[in-house]
Amino acid sequence: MSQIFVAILMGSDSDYNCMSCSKTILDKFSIASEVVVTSAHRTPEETRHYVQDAEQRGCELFIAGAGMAAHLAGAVAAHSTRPVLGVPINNGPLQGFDALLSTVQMPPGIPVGTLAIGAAGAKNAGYLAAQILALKDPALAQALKDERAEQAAAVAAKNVAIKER
Ligand code: RP5
Repeated sequence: MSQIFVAILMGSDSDYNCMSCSKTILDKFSIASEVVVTSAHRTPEETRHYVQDAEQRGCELFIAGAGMAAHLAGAVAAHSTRPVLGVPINNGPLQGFDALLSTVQMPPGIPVGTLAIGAAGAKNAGYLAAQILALKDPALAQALKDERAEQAAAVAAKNVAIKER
């Protein structure tokens, strides 16, 4: 059986700084991933081929980030019934609002789970991917719970520290 993985797609290498945040989270939980530059508009056939091939090789879900008229996540969703998480990227004159609307406004029946604009969204795409995979992986589910406890402890420590300023 092929190893499961998450595909992280981006429309351009100029999206990498943002989308690498998804990979950082997946790496943290030891989730295998592939990083791919492919464009809904510039390389539509390659995008379709990658999605279909990735499914055959064990891709469980897709994270797709793009800027401007960001149709990459939707194009991936058009070719797959695996979950697709979309990250709108601030890579144009409208500060990502264009990408947000392009990613989120999918027609009924072809969903894209759309995250926040930019790095925060890319990080949460990684976390949400982990949470989806954890449905079938108790060790991963426990690792996510442990990380939540660490976050809570960090907030508590900041609450103590701020009183000492
Ligand atoms: C989108 O256009 C890409 O996702 C990127 O955010 C934006 C600009 O691409 P480049 O001109 O930097 O390649 O398709």
